[in-house]
Amino acid sequence: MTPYDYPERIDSLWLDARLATMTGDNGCGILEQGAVAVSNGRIVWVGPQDHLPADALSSARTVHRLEHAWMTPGLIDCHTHLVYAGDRAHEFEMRLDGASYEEIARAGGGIINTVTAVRKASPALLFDQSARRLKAMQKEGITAVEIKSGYGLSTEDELKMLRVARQLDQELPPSIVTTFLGAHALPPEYAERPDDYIDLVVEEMLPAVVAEGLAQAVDVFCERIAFSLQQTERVLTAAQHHGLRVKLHAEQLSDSKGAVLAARMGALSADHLEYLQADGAAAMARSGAVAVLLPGAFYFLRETQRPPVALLRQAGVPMAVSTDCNPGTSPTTSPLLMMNMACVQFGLTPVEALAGFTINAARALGMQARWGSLQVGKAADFVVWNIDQLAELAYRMGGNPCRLTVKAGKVVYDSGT
Ligand code: DI6
Ligand code: FE
Repeated sequence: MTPYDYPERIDSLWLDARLATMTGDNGCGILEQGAVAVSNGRIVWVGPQDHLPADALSSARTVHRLEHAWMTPGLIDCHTHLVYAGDRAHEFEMRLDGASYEEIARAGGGIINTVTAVRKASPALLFDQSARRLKAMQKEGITAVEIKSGYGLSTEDELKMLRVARQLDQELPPSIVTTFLGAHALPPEYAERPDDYIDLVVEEMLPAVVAEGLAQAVDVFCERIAFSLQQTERVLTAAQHHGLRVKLHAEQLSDSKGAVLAARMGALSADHLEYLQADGAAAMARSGAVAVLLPGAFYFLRETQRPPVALLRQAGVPMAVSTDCNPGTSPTTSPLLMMNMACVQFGLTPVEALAGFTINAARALGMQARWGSLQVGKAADFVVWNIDQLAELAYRMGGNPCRLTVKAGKVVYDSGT
């Protein structure tokens, strides 16, 4: 299926695998008896095992025989707020008692509670708490994670969060892609002065983030409890002046027309989208923006409005699925549980859910040239699963059949099973 232009030295050869390559326009590109060759952290050959060049076996330093286990690309979590301190279990109890997320936010709780915890936390504490979450993800096959700032809401604290995210990238195996989300909530010192806060985001925070090279993209929470369409556009325009990609939290709690704006600005993705209407879906289809679905937040908030999956499918908008890992609306580190929820709650097929954590998640990060499928030239990031059928990934509801997580050709997690 691919040209075998592999180098003399193959670092590892993976044989007898059932491959879900996630290539092709539709479906998951299954090869029942597949082989993958890795050199220098990249895939140098992938295809049906009986097409493997004769000398591959002899030139491989290590050979892994997978006895027909399934292998997929490494999972990519393309929307998280993984760097934070503390928890919001108390707000969970308040909501179980009848308070709504919006009520708690308007009363000064919600995101601002976590802002207080993050501002107090030392970088070392923030790192330790966040590293635990990242390690948990890695045990479920995650090899790349997007992490947003947005719980600092001052220049120093936003930089602190992004530096911690970069430190995670350096010290733990998963790759980290960072997004500046200074416009996540209005900090208390700017109460009633949202435009002044947007000035700060645009004139001080963003240039500081860019000067340190701390973010690849910029996101805004465009919502009636957060920032208006106009304020959102200001931030995204400034981001583009600095050469950064843009994305948006859009239509999570109401139809604010964020997706239309995201599409107009060539955003990588618009995320959440429970209240998306036909105009937004059509605009996203035209622009090529990815729809990032976050079923954990939908579930945890007991939302009843579902994102218009049939509309997105019909319009040909690629759908990604993500954990949204955050202390307020989706305190989870489980991509597999999110796949289950995307199927049960939103009506995705298990194959769509898997594409949502692989190839379409890579697209949502602008990283599809490097990640998201088993193809020659891409990173040798993959997962070996203890399952008989691919649909089991979405089926197990809290189970974890991950056998091995492989990052750049190296086993970084081995379940021992
Ligand atoms: N939407 C969300 O679901 C998270 N942020 C956002 O803009 C929630 C963040 C939180 O409540 O801490
Ligand atoms: Fe989010």
